[in-house]
Amino acid sequence: MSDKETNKNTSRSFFSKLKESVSGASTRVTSNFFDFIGKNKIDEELIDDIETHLIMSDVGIETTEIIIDQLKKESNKNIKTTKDLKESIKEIMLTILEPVDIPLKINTNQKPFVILMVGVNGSGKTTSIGKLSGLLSAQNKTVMLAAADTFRAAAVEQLEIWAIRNQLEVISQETGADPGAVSFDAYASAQSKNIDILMVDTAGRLHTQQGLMDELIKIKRILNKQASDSPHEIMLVIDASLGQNALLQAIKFNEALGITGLIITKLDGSAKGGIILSIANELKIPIRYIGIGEKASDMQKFDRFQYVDALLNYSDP
Ligand SMILES: Nc1nc2c(ncn2[C@@H]2O[C@H](COP(=O)(O)OP(=O)(O)OP(=O)(O)O)[C@@H](O)[C@H]2O)c(=O)[nH]1
Ligand SMILES: [Mg+2]
Repeated sequence: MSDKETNKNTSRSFFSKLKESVSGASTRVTSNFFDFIGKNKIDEELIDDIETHLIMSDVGIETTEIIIDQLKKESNKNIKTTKDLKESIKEIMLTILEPVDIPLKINTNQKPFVILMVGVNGSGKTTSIGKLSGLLSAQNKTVMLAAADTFRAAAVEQLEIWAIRNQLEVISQETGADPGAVSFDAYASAQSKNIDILMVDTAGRLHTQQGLMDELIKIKRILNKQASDSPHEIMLVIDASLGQNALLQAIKFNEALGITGLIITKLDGSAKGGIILSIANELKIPIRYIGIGEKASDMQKFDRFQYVDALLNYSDP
């Protein structure tokens, strides 16, 4: 098989997986998103049905209203057939997503480029560090990991498993150590070894736990003292299956820390694929990657075209 064919197959299997995840799991909502449109004439009732479908797929009331208002405006002039209607929905969604479809750019003049991973418990921070460190190493970047989740003993072990797999060094201290001190040591070590990227894992926390949020602010401040532009990326990892709660978390973490990028995980098992539109519309923070499974290869750069196709089950690649 040629490289080209291999690539094609890889992207097709990803697409099916994303499509399964975003639409397949939510059969009640999106898998037939366009099928139901196909059977109806374009009238107010159909627009109401679309509105209900959007809310049920976790697009959120505010964002749904924006989509529906736009659709009504266009239906007065440009929409004659259901094909026009489908195209229109797709275009409106792409317009909402465009400002957040910005990939992570790593400036290797800033050594180490620091990525601080934050988020609630179990959102997929450590796994995302594992996957992303693999992707970045494969691009010939040197990566070091910092185990600033000193809360759980198993957290360091979990990070070490990924580090062994990707042949990376982990900087850690004993359980209960100060996560700020781990971050400080890791930065110094990465700097002395001329490492390109330092990824800092932190313990999960709820935005309502003020003491723990303050701890993150402290880690940020410590990293910022080491270099004025560090941390270069404050990455919030969000579990898509939490639906609208994920939006609330993102708002609160952003208020506390100033989030610069998002990873949306567990889209493979989520019935809430529409949450990405909601987050994009209300927060306008770049979505860097999406998680679509537990394996090392189950992470992809966010691509708004691929995502909207998958959400709407629009076409096969
Ligand atoms: N299906 C699926 N599972 C995922 C994905 N990302 C992470 N997981 C799983 O979610 C669980 C929690 O992931 P972790 O990486 O440990 O999450 P965390 O945010 O580091 O958790 P804490 O450190 O406890 O806050 C693990 O079982 C992961 O394998 C994903 O994209 N899809
Ligand atoms: Mg973790």
